[in-house]
Amino acid sequence: MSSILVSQDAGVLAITLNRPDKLNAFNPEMHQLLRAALAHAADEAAVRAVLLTGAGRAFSAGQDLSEREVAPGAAPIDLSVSLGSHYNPLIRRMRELPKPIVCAVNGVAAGAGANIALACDVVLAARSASFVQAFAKIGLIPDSGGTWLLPRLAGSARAMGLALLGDRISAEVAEKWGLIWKVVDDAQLMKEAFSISKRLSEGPTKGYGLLKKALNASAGNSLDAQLDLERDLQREAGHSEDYREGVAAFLQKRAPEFKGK
Ligand code: T3D
Repeated sequence: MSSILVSQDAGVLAITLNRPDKLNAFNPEMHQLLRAALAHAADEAAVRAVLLTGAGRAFSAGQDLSEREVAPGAAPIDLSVSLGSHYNPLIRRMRELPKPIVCAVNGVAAGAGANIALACDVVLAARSASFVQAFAKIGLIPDSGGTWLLPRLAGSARAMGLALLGDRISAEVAEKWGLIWKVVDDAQLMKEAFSISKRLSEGPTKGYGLLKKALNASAGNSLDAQLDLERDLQREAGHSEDYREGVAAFLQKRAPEFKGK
């Protein structure tokens, strides 16, 4: 059984984390297949949005801890190797993908699983889903961008509480704290996530890529630098075919037909 399922429907590439008996915990094979699926999403012009979800009752429990047991007296595992070769490139790839990524958090999202979900562009969660910064419970720090994302999304007080206490929070609290876009009834989750993904896949893909770049850069930029970046990216957006089509459609009072170019 493959640990990642990939399917394409119209312009949406759906990726399902598929180790349900392990709560979709990450192992090297899963990293490698996810990397390949995201590379396909980046390279294939027909893919204009990605939808990420999990199989079974979890989104993902983060790193597969059954691969991390160390015998007494044995040398510790160097976790920087795992972060450097798997988790960090994954988060960079997701944030730099010039196409929107929608996440449908179908169940518990823990450890790196939580932060991978939060690194997506539009995050929907089933009402029964939950989020756990499980790291401190095993002596680790939040990774996969958690120490960067959490204070920016939820503020430093909540970020610190989430990281230190490692308590499970409900999807509703995650929504209230600004960690995610919205909570959806369980039965509606995939329908709604697909509908948003499809809508995005019919949008101005080039412009979406540029707006991701601008918003992702903003956290490290001064207003001055950000204004310069907006000027440069808007020049690029203004040269796109979709901008031309968007203006024409507006003036002709019709729906635009974006080609993603
Ligand atoms: O190592 C590196 O490469 C560095 C990078 C690290 C990134 C990380 O993600 S570190 C954090 C790793 N994840 C965790 O610490 C989460 C551990 N899991 C949990 O806290 C809980 O299982 C959950 C909150 C996710 C769900 O709780 P619950 O009560 O719904 O389920 P459960 O009974 O705890 O788990 C069900 C089964 O899944 C159970 O196995 P069993 O008893 O049925 O055979 C459990 O051991 C297994 N499981 C859950 N999480 C993991 C896991 N197996 C391996 N790895 C896991 N992460």
